[in-house]
Amino acid sequence: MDKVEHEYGANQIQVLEGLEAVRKRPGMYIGSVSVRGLHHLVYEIVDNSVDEALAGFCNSIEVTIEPGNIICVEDNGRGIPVDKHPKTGISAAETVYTILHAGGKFGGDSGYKVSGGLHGVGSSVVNALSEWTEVTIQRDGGIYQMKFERGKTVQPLERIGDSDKTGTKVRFLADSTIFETLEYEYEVLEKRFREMAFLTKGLKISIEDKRIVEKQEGEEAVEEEQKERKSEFCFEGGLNSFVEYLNKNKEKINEMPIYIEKDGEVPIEVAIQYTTSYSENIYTFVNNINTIEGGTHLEGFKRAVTKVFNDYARNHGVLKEKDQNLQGEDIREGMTAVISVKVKEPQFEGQTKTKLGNSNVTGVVANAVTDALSTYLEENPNVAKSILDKCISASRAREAARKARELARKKNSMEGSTLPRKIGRL
Ligand code: 28G
Repeated sequence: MDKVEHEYGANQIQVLEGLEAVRKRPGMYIGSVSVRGLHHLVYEIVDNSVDEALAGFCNSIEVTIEPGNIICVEDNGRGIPVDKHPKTGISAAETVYTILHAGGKFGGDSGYKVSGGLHGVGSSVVNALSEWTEVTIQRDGGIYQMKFERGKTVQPLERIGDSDKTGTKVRFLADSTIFETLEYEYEVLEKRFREMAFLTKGLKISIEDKRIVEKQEGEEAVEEEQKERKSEFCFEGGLNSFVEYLNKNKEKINEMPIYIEKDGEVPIEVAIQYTTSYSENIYTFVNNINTIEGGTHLEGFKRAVTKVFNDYARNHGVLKEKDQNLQGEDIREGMTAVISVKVKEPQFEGQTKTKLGNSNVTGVVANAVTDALSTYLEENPNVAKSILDKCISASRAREAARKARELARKKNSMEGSTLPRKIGRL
């Protein structure tokens, strides 16, 4: 499709345009053409499988880096619909891969714009930026396949066999004329898929590296060596497994993470585990995207945690009337937490567009965390006491540090600062 078409649906407006736009300005769609952008291609495809999992129809995703940096992703979902559009005669599957959906709602049946990529534009973008793409679908008793080159259909969807299974398999080779490098970094992909598996409990995601490493030996002898690596992630514990993983080498205060889950307009899931360490470790996600700059969900969480612990401390005589409230930072010392929310139309702000802006989320998270955490503390007084002991020693340490700093400043000002004079002499 070369010209821009405007299709107005009943309740959503989508601007559909050709894939040439993507090839002209790839950075607009995947952020960059560096190795980061290259990895985005994989995330975009895997996100479609994750969507199918969130819709409840897929529990396994297999990712393979094949020799020559070909990526293969296979899921056991329903398979992309293969039916032909009555007017155009083009299959639904081909439409998904050849038409850029630059706007409107996305995210399969889950209704959320679930995207590891910052831009969430999916399969057609990957197709546009690949030298070739091959899609194989098992569905309706058949095996169907279609092929593309740089976004152009070279083999429309055809039935190539029978099958009683369902699922989608996508193989693609990123376009070397667009990307600076085609060398995927196994560790980067592995980390992302581990994270995605934590965020979607019960979903199995595997990654395998089948690339052939060429080993130079002397002048003529070139030995080919296969360095196989494979990881498989599946966590029945979801976010609980995530915080346990983050704390694996630390001494725990609460062995069982505090787990909070609430469905509703803004579904939220939180896991908290305290350790004896002095650092604060909070990871936040919106629609499976790591919001490294935080935002309204994090604000709601912090607000609730500060209030709940202070209220508990007052009600149980840990803080006396004359005592000052505990500060948020003291309460978060030694805390490891993961917060995951699903937001229908997320607004991302900040330098790297990884800060959630939707203001209604603050209250939703604060309410859910307040209810669940106060109940937890009442039911687990020993854990409550251990955490509060730690908060109070953090508070004392902070107070002592402040006093020491003040004293040092006072001493300095009485002796007179030597710095300006020295600088003056230079
Ligand atoms: C292996 C690599 C990437 C996918 C599906 C399944 C469906 C689907 C995908 O539908 C069109 C738009 C919204 C319904 C949906 C199948 C409903 C019924 C699907 C993938 C139609 C797309 N049956 N699995 N797309 N939707 N896996 N994996 O891409 O309204 S994409």
